[in-house]
Amino acid sequence: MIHKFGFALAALTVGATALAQTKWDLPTAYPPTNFHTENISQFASDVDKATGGKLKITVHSNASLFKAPEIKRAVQGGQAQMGEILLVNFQNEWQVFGTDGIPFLADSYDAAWKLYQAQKPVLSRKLAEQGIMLLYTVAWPPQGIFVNKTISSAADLKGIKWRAYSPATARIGELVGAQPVTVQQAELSQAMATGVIESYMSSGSTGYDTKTYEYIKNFYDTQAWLPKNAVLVNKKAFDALDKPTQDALVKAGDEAEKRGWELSKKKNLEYLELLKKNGMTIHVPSAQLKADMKKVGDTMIKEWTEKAGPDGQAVLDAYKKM
Ligand code: PCA
Repeated sequence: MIHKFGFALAALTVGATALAQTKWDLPTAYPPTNFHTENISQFASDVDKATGGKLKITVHSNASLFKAPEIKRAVQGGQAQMGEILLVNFQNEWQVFGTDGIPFLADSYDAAWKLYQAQKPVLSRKLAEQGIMLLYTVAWPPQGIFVNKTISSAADLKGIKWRAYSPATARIGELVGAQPVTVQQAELSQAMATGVIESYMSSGSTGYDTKTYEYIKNFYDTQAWLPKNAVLVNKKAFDALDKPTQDALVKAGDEAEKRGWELSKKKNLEYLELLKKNGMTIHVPSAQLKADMKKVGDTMIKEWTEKAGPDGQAVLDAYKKM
């Protein structure tokens, strides 16, 4: 008798908890100590607190649940309720995703923020058509050149094994006459260790996360562009939440965006210091290298504008007015 009662009570408790709690997965492609990931973890814990534990978001870092290029489709198909993507990775699908990967179009935090404001309406509309809600974005620190020798012009990059993380970084490699190979950050350390990669463009953040200083000793601080990570939500999963939970999610997302951009700016300088401390030389690019990279940027904006059509033009026009 007592036994039976105890069982019924336990079943009832489990049932009530299951009803009250929603569990979501949030795959990301970067390590747990990366500032984007730390920011997302803070976001997940903010949502947990604000909803009294009703919405539990598990962050799966380091491409452990889905590889970087698969995360967007996972969110679209609902295999993951949320996910973090690098927008420029999806430029071949739609050129506007790659707006923030064009060298020297927006090469400071202020300019990158403005470009984001210009991009946001079209970006949100496109993602909404795919059943995805854009929750927030955060910029990576400015992109420079990591290379295993000293260089004074782009010609010095000829023939070098060049790691790309996006269509645009592969195109840069081609334009400087290097040999591009696409490697996502989760596999970058290994690619350097095995000599598959001698050079790449990215941020001090990625240089530090991947221990690039163990393989490559030079960083040229070209500050060429600031690509953004975007945190996405499956719209159906969002619609299934009650209104207070939806509001808590959006509010925590707004706060994460603000916190993330500030963190990126602050940590950029820290990362460059850490690279130096670990034996890397941070170079100011020569006038020739700057001019060469600027020329690459000019070619790429031209190519992009031709492919991006009216959506792209709308973003550029809005950006120029800001
Ligand atoms: N780090 C990422 C993308 C941009 C960045 O700074 C990477 O190198 O994969």
